[in-house]
Parts: sequence; structure tokens; C-alpha cells
Amino acid sequence: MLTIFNTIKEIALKIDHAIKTEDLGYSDSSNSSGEDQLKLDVKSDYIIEEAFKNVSIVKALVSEEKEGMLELHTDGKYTICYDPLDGSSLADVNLSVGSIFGIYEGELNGENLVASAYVVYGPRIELVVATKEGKPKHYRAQEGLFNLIGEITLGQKGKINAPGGTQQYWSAHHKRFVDALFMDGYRLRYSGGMVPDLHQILLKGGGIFSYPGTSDVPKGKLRQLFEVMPFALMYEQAGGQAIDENGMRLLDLAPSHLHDTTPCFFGSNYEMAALKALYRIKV
Ligand code: P6P
Repeated sequence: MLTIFNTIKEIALKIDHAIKTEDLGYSDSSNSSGEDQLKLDVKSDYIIEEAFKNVSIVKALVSEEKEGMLELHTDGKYTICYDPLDGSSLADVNLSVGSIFGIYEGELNGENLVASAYVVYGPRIELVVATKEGKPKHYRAQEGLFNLIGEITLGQKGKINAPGGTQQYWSAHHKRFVDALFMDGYRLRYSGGMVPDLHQILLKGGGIFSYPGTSDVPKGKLRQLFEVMPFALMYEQAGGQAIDENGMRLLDLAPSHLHDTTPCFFGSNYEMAALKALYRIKV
């Protein structure tokens, strides 16, 4: 596993350099979710694929940017599902973006997610890694080296409310929930980049990030294997919760297709209890 985390550190430095030096324009292709691909999406995906080709314990790769699975090493142990540059459309307005990695052993489902990692490309490059043991570990790059900053414990009750999805298509009860948090003094912190938005809640005392099913996109927008479940592991290991609109743990999901999405809620215990109450989820 250490080899995988060290490879992710090398990847992070290369993708950060690409963000700062390469063309931010659109390529002439789109990804499996029908989203237009930036040249940076394609380049980031290439950097990751090339890096893991040299890691024999990696059996296969699943990328947000590609339809199918890429077999690498027959005797490999882990399949890595990743979003190479999440929120990439924010790069051209100089907002933070990120890479997300889910490391699975066996069938691709939440139970077999043995570790996850994400990189934030912002004023600094930051890396957070989680396994099923202990708290997530937070690193910051300094002159090409990743220094351990510490372990992450999510606050029991926070002040950040990060409500995703198109508001005009929210359900009435979701709107009631979001509005109630604001009436209770929560601060709106939502950039449209899942990685910095969830990173901020982890580091700034807690709160809740929601991307619900909506009338136009009932199954939500965020992808289970390489966005939702890696962060679900992060939040649970940090002492928080990660559930869907029925109260099911996101780590109990078993996607039937590589690009399946799910409504998702990540947050501190107080806010998640409030969500369950308003959503009438039995605890
Ligand atoms: P919306 C970025 O495109 C992304 O996949 C996540 O990073 C982010 O949380 C979400 O979509 C933002 O979606 O619909 O709020 O713009």
C-alpha cells in the first residue's frame, strides 16, 4: 500500500505542474458521463495511468475519464478507481481542484475499499490518505516533499453548510433541511469542487456536504467508485458519517456499473443526526 501512496505523491507533483503550465482549454472528446473533457483531464488521466503501469501490485485501473477497466498486472492485488482531476472546470478561474483515489481489493464495492486518498491542488498541494485503521493522515508538499501535518478528526458539530445540486430541483424536505441550517447560523461554503469543499469541512471544525438526488437527476451526480466511497471512508475514519438519502452507509453500496452515481451526504455527527430527523430516517 505504501508504494501506492508514494506513487500518488509523484502523480500529485506532476498534475500540479500540468495545472500551472499547460493549456486549460477543452479537448475534442467527452468522458463516460458525457462531460466535455479538458485537455487537463486527459493529461491528468495519462499521468496517473503511466505512473501505475510501473506498480506491480495494481491489478487494474478505473478512471472517471474512461468507459471501461484497464487491466495492468494479472497478479496485482488492488484495483484503483480514480477521478484524475475532479472539478477541473474550476482551474481556469484559479479555484482549487483535486484528484480522488479509491483502492479496492477484490469486487468493486464499499466493503472492499481498503484505502483512499485525495489531493488538493490549491495555494499548496495537500494530500490526505485513509485506511480502515486509524484517522486519515494529512500531508502538505514543500519543495517536492510531502510532510506529515497530522491526523484528521472531524468536529462533532460544525458551522459549514455545503449544499450541492441545482436548488430549483431539490425536494421540499431537502430545501427545508438546508434552509434550517442557514437559519441556525451555518456558513455557506461551496465552490463546486468536491475535493476542496469536503477538505474544508474536515479541517475547519465540521459541518455537512450534501449532493442529493434531484427531480432532474434522481440518482445524484457524484460517482460511487471514485468520488463518493473514497470520501465516505475518509469521513467515517475521521469520526463522521457518510450516508445516502435513505440513511444507508455509502460504504455499504455495491455499484452495478463502473460509473454509477448516488445521492450522498458527508458530515459531522450532529448535522447528520439533524439530516436523518428531517429526512425521517430511522436511527
Ligand atoms: P454542481 C465537479 O464537476 C463535481 O463533480 C464535484 O467536484 C462537485 O462537488 C460537483 O460536481 C458540483 O456539481 O452541480 O453543484 O456544479
